[in-house]
Amino acid sequence: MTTTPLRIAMIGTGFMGRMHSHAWRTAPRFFDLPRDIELVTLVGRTAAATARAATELGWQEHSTNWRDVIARDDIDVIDICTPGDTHADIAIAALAAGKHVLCEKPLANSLAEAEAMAAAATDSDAVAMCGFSYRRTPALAFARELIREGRLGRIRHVRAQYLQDWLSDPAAPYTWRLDRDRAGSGALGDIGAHSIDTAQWLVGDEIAGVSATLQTFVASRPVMESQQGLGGIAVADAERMPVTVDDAAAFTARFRAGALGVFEATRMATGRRNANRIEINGERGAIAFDFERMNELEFFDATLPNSEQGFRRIQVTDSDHPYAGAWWPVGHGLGYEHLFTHQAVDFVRAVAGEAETEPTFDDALAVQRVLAAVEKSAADDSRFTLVEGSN
Ligand code: 4PW
Repeated sequence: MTTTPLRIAMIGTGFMGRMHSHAWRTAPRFFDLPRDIELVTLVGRTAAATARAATELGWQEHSTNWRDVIARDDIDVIDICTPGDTHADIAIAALAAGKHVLCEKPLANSLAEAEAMAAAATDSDAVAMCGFSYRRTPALAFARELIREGRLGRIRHVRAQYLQDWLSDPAAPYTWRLDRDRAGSGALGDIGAHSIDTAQWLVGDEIAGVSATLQTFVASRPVMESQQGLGGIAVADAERMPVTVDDAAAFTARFRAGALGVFEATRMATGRRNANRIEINGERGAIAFDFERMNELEFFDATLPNSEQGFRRIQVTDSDHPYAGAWWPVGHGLGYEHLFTHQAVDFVRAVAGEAETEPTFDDALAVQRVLAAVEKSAADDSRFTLVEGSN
């Protein structure tokens, strides 16, 4: 059946731009969607590169002016895949023009911007969703179902780590992710924000307070010669740029209902490529997850007789598991890109009124409040108690 297509414009041609393009194209091929999707226009900074990217990624048109694109009557959705410094301007303008908005995470570079974006979303009838894509991992969505059914009971511990190592080499070049003006913060906002969102979403509770430390291990980095993945290559005698964000963040947290959280985010954990991990222990059971084994969830049921207890490894690839039924038979696994396809599916269903929008800009604002509290706590040296004999 053909429907009036949902006409998309996407802003940003980098890693996330490529990923979202793939997701928009793939979603209708594997999921039954209430609306057809049309990849109308791709917006980038330079005309030639954007034209090339539009052809490669399957967009009909290209532009270098997001304001012109938002002003068009024939665009329904603005998909924001740019660094955080432009999220607020684009999202607020798009919502004011009545467009549905999907915005990459973290929502903004500051709490004030995030508040303005959440207010714009409240004032609009359009869908405004933030791209905390890990919510769309089948194993984590299944963990949430278990927690909501009460299988973990009252939650006591949340232990979340997001460990990467692509910046562990001091010779790794400077990128926008190391510039506070563009990225807002470092490991904290780039990957710690995922842990905060995942934790608050799984537990169904918000963090009430934090005690934090931030650390920058490499104070300056050489200018990049050519991009490769998130990082790239620099020539030996390249000019150096100051790093203005954290390389690593660590904090303890207390949830409103009393659970205790321990969080760590770093892009310098040698050997850990994308270890987005979470363990939650409740009165009746526990779950443990590591994105490096994303098709698996560990589940511990404390209500079983002692003699039968132990963590069970569940392969979350069954047709009864969230999202998994649309894909491959008999336990063939999924990858990172599938999260974004699921996100596109959920977005289109929300636009059609068939599903709740989640995460909303308010959910993303709740993450931003924690990011701001972590930075405030880390900046307050009086909270850091020196061990006797140290200085
Ligand atoms: O959102 C995150 C990024 O900014 C990702 O999920 C992984 O870490 C990949 O890139 C960074």
